[in-house]
Amino acid sequence: MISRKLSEKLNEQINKEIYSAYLYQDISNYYAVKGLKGFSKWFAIQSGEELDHARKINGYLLDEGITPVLGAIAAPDSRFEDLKAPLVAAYEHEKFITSSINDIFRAADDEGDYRTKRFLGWFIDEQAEEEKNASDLVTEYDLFGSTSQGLFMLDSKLGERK
Ligand code: OFO
Repeated sequence: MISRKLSEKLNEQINKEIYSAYLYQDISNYYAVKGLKGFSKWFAIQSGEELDHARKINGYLLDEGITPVLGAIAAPDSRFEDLKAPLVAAYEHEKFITSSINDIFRAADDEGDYRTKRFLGWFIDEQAEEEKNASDLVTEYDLFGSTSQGLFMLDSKLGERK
């Protein structure tokens, strides 16, 4: 049985994952309005993945006999000053999510809750991938984003995401 402390942390993580979905949908909207369809698609897909993460944790709690408690989702603050700003915001957000997952893992470790640690292993791997993707986007934007041709190529590439 998961402790109260851990189940509260997992509930909070559901909220953070749904907020991630919100944030990325907001970024997707920002790029859509700017006419960058590839960037917009990439973040829309990412938004969907974040909802899957939330559902995964929700399902874990249910499997453990705990009723998830869903809290209010904050509105993202979407006033981005330029095309690069959302990419930096996404990278910073992924680092925040990684630290949050690590915090839950640490608590599970302290309690000797091996099942929750095992469950969180998937998220730890996923965060490594997502941080890398987010950081690569910033790097690629710095390399290619300053010319319209480079931006066009980057947008085309991001639009290939399935
Ligand atoms: Fe849920 O992985 Fe990103 O935030």
